[in-house]
Amino acid sequence: MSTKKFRIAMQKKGRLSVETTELLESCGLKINKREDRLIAHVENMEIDILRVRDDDIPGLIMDHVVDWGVVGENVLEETTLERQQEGLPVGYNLVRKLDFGGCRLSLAIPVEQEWKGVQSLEGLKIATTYPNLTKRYLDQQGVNFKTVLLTGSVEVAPRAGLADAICDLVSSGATLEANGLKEVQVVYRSKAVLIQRDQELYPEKQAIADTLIRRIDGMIQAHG
Ligand code: PRT
Ligand code: ZN
Repeated sequence: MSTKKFRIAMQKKGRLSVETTELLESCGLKINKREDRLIAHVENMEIDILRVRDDDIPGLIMDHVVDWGVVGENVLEETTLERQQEGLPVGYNLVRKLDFGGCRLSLAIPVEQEWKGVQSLEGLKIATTYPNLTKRYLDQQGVNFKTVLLTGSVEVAPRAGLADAICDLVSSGATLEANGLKEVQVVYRSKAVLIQRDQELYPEKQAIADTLIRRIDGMIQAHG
């Protein structure tokens, strides 16, 4: 029976977790939130919530481990490109674009440097957590560069002498400014999205999905 439970993957802790919880709760889910549990049970519906790192969510959907997931388009697209190279399945269905988690993946360079366009990055080192999105953009621009892969502290890389430029997520721009960097080119714009695995759902699960989508659409309409 447990495999028939509708499973939703969400970020355990981070920038998407509060608003994702709010979204699910305003759909009527009573989530039993006991700290540090991977799986949180929903008390009033046949749903389990998997609380994981955001980076794991696209793979859980594409490997058909969960039915729904809430994740940033940046992570979804980066994972898609990575899995395509590895020959892994990349299927998913977009259920709805959500109204939170907005940010942009941007190229940034030290403030004191004059920006002469993306061509000026030719042959340079660029630090990023998003090597595939960065490469796709710069390939389109015909720019060759060297990737410096960092999963954190990307913004300190130029000052530390690890890279000439960075390609990182920006929302207010305060982090760039605090690190003596300036945003010079947007590479990818992102928001949170609700995605579904790309197989037909059991009828029981489809009924749950339909109910939740109706409630989400009701909220989207109510908030304009
Ligand atoms: O632990 P886990 O892997 O789950 O979390 P995480 O640390 O990888 O992700 P988290 O919680 O930081 O971000 C989750 C998602 O939120 C991202 O994938 C984006 O889709 C979205 N998001 C929205 C952001 C930002 N805004 C954002 N500003 N993600 C990260 N940032 C970081 C950015 O990397 C930089 O360090 O915030 C800093 C810049 O912010 P500003 O406001 O100073 O420009
Ligand atoms: Zn992450």
